[in-house]
Amino acid sequence: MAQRARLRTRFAVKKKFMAGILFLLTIILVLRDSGSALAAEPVVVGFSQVGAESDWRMANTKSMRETFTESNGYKLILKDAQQKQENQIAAIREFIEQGVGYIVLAPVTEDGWDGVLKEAKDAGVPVIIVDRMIKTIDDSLYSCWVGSDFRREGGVAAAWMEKNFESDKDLVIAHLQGTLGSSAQIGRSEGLQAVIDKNIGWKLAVRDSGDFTQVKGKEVMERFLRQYRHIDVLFCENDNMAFGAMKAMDEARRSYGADGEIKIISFDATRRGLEATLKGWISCNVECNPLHGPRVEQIISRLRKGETPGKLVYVDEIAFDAALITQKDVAERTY
Ligand code: GZL
Repeated sequence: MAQRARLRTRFAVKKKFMAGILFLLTIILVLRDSGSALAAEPVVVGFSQVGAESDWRMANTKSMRETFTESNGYKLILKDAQQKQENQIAAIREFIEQGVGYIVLAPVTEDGWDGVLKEAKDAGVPVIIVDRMIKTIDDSLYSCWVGSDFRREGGVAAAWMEKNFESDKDLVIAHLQGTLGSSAQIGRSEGLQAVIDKNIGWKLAVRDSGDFTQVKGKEVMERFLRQYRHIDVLFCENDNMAFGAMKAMDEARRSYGADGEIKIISFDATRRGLEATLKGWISCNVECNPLHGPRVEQIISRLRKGETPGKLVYVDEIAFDAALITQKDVAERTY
């Protein structure tokens, strides 16, 4: 009997001990989880995006959304400015009010940012510029810039023209520009102007902006086609305007592409743009890389560690010639 009683006591002690251990473990787990939840407050990033005007822009937005996710420890507040600077300025002010950790700005045009970026600086909110550039004499207004070398892009397209057209032969050029005053338009247009100035037979017949959109690209091209019975080259500063221009040429029964009247040069090299290049409709397509999310995230994580990343980060880009492009080039295009 006594032995059985001893056994019962020992069992009861063991049970209590185990219950105690279990309780302790539960407390530790709860504290650890709540601790990690407290410690991992998401980093809030306010992103003022130009708009949704093109395939390129949608890919750029997608890259930012896929990078700045909750699971990566971020909260992204994205504001679409519908290509209006005043909307971007208002968004930046809102971000400051909200106390975001970082502001990312994709500036619609280069001028007019000093005032609002000074407000961000005074509020101690670091600003990262992506894609196009701003014009300022005070580069302390932003921590870093990630984007393309648009003058280089313009130069690559111009070099393709010089390789494929005779310098002294008459060449009638129509120029469909992007959003006037944007770095992409300024750099790409400079590339074309340089080779027009250099090649005696090359004439700029007509120039106007299609604002990087397909709808306006079509409208402007319809006007070009009414004004000029013959055009040799359409220098088009992005794929979406080229898609609009091709619709206008189809409706006006004006041929284009490898065997057509009008050779099209385009920029962005989106998947749809490369499909048109593979078909020979676009003769040369200069890539413009929209996948800035990972690069911006790298900059923010370095800034958070107190490091000073390089001020300017240029993305690598190539160009596609209709005579050389492959199905593989198109298949590999993720946007
Ligand atoms: C280029 C970017 C331009 C694209 C257009 O970096 O700013 O804006 O070329 C887009 O497609 O609308």
